[in-house]
Amino acid sequence: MVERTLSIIKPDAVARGLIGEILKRFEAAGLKLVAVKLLHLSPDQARAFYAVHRERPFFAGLTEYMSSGPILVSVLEGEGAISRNREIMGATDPAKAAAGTIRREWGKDVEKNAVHGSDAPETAAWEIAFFFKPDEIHREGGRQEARG
Ligand code: DAT
Ligand code: MG
Repeated sequence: MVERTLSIIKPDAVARGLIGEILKRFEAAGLKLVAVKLLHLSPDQARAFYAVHRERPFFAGLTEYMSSGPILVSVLEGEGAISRNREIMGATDPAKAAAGTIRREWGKDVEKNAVHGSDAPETAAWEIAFFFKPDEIHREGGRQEARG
């Protein structure tokens, strides 16, 4: 099934100049970029995005880190995009991630693990809507008419 998933290239990976390398992995895996934004989240926005983890001991550190610098947020589309993206990202802890995965290659530790990816259809829909309006996402055959 063709799916959409939300991807984030996290602050440390953006700061280290890895946007191009990581986007290349998505495209090589057959995932198409259908929306992209470079953003610097406020601490409140980071807390809202990660609200599902608010009771976890790492919540404060995670949201501080995620608001520490620019991130690249994108919507990836493709066959089984949610699990395909999780596969090429690798396990949450880069030390446990399989060889050749993005986190194994570029993650620093379990917090600064280079990328985020949605984990299920419901979370993907919620996370995509958190960052993008429907008309900011490319649709096959859809073209923005000139305005004004
Ligand atoms: P994932 O990002 O693989 O979906 P998750 O949803 O369990 O993992 O956690 C979200 C993020 O929170 C994760 O990318 C990094 C951070 N995190 C998770 N476990 C952590 C821990 N034990 N210590 C510090 N940060 C952690
Ligand atoms: Mg998660």
